[in-house]
Amino acid sequence: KEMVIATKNKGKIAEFQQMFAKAGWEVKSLLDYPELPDIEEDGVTFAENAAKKAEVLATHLNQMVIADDSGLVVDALDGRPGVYSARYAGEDKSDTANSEKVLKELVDIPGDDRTARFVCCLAVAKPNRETFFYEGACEGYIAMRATGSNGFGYDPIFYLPELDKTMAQLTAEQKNERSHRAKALKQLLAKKEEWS
Ligand code: ITT
Ligand code: NA
Repeated sequence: KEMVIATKNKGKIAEFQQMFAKAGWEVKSLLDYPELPDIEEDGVTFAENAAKKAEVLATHLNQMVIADDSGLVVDALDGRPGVYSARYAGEDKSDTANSEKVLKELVDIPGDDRTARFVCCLAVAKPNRETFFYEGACEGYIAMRATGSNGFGYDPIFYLPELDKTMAQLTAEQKNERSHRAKALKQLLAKKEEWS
């Protein structure tokens, strides 16, 4: 059994591989289809971008495809970086540069006001059929500095008070128990009759 995820993000691919392995499913990604042109993410919501990525690949492969559009929503920044999370510091800038930009923008914001959440929207698309959406969120705070080296993206600056650790200090297993992506995937699997 195989699940195709319309993503090029190696961090996401690793997490989906870990989470789907439990169900005995193999994961394929856009890295397995290098012939596909880049999909421009011009949506203003996570759902719009997820739908576009899933629908383009589903049409190309003529099969069911899942896409993940996700990001970091910071309350003190009016929800930024949000849908711009992947390119917040500019096109082709590193995860570290994105995190540093957020830390810099929050330099005068005290701990209690640094509330944030990771959001994940999964879209399930099949050729010639309506697309279904499943969402998950993970609440936390933006740390004062980056800590930890696991995970990817903004994980080193995302602090979880209940564990007194950043997301980048968690093992893959711990992240997959509580992450926005894990919660969205749980919703998706619970609604299998809807999309299968
Ligand atoms: P694809 O579009 O190919 O899936 P992408 O990295 O461009 O890859 P998005 O457009 O959904 O994906 O942007 C999501 C960004 O949000 C991602 O690059 C990270 O910076 C951040 N992000 C998403 N999930 C995260 C997580 O679990 N931990 C840390 N940062 C995350
Ligand atoms: Na993207």
